[in-house]
Amino acid sequence: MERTFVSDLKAGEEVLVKGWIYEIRDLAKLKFLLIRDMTGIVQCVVKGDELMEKTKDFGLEYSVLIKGKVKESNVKAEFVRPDIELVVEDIELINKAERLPIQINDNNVETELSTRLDNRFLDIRKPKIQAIFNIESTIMQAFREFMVKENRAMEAVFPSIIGASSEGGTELFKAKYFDREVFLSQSCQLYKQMLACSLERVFTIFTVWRAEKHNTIRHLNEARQFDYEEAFCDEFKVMEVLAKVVQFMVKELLEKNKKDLEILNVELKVPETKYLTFEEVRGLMYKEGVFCGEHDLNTDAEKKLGELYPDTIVFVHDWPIAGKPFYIMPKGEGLSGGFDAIYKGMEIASGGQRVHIPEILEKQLQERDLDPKDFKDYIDSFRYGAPPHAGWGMGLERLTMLFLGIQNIREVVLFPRDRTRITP
Ligand code: AMO
Repeated sequence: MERTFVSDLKAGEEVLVKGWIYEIRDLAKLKFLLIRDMTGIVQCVVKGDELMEKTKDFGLEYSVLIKGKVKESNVKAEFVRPDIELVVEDIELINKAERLPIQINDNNVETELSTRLDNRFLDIRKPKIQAIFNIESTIMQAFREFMVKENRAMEAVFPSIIGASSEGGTELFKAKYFDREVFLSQSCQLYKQMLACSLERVFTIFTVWRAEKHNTIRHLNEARQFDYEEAFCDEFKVMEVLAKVVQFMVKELLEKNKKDLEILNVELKVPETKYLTFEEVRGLMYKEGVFCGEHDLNTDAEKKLGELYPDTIVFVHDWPIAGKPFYIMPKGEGLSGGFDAIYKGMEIASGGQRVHIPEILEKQLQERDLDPKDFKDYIDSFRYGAPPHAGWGMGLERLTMLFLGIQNIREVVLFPRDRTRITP
């Protein structure tokens, strides 16, 4: 007999179900087992001396196999299928569980985050936590689907070991590579640009490492970025692509993750867009009495933008060149083709028009005390008909936490890496 998932169970069917024991309700002559698989939880009714005897030592999170008949019902328990139950005809133990270090079946018990993360492999069995990662999975799929089907882009993969910094020298993790010193990648910036100058539209989901010392609720030392790069265009074209991809993600979530959004009590709206120059934002912040930052937006300014423009992706463009990396195109008058995207009060992405002219690149590297020799291959790649190009990087975890209104970024990472945590 083939296995049926909980979400597919229909009244009247004889089925085989596999899963974990989420909860046991023992009523002496009768027992209810709530069985959880990856699609949901079903109430199973155990009756009769033989089955009662067989299950008498079963504990929470044991994995089991159940044969039985589905019948209509009216079950009232959080996260459990309300419309049916499974009358057990036979049950087999697959594997036992040891005493649980965290409680899985009561979502109202507040276990400290660090304890939960120490036991993340169990923590993810909670319906509320599983919902977060179901949603993150859809976000990643939606990114790929949009890029391939709606935007004619190709997916690429890039090296994680690099020889020189792409995002500023202070945030690098050093590693030993035979007898050389190398770094873990801070971004795939240089590679995606080289690719776009030959293959036009490229995207990836890339892991980045940032040796930032501050332990905040919005920074990780290992994070994932959605990266996009397009040739023959400027920053405004790729801002439009970013807006469309985020809007597509939200539409997909509303369609595919209804149950997960309900479990998390999240109401999500397809975001609108707003375009402001950096100077306009400075003016706005002055009026609001918020200190903004001269070359960069500080967190207060980002928060204020979130308040002023709720459910909106605010593109702040014409950014001062002094606040952008060497690969961003200067525009004159101290401005650049760089931008940040702010959503729900936080930076979700930054990007811009790139420098595709070797002489300007060399100058900008020198101005930032970087040695053009360390970037020779990258600079040389623009000597063969490199077109104007632009792109962006958007944080997967930032986006997920903001979609879901989650405060601490660690909640949306399966196995977070921060300053103190490298296990599990
Ligand atoms: P940037 O460094 O701004 O730009 O990163 C882009 C986006 O990635 C996310 N992000 C992070 N999320 C959590 N923890 C971190 N430590 C972290 N660092 C970055 C943020 C951020 O907006 N190469 C450029 C992008 C480009 O121009 O294409 C870059 O990496 O959401």
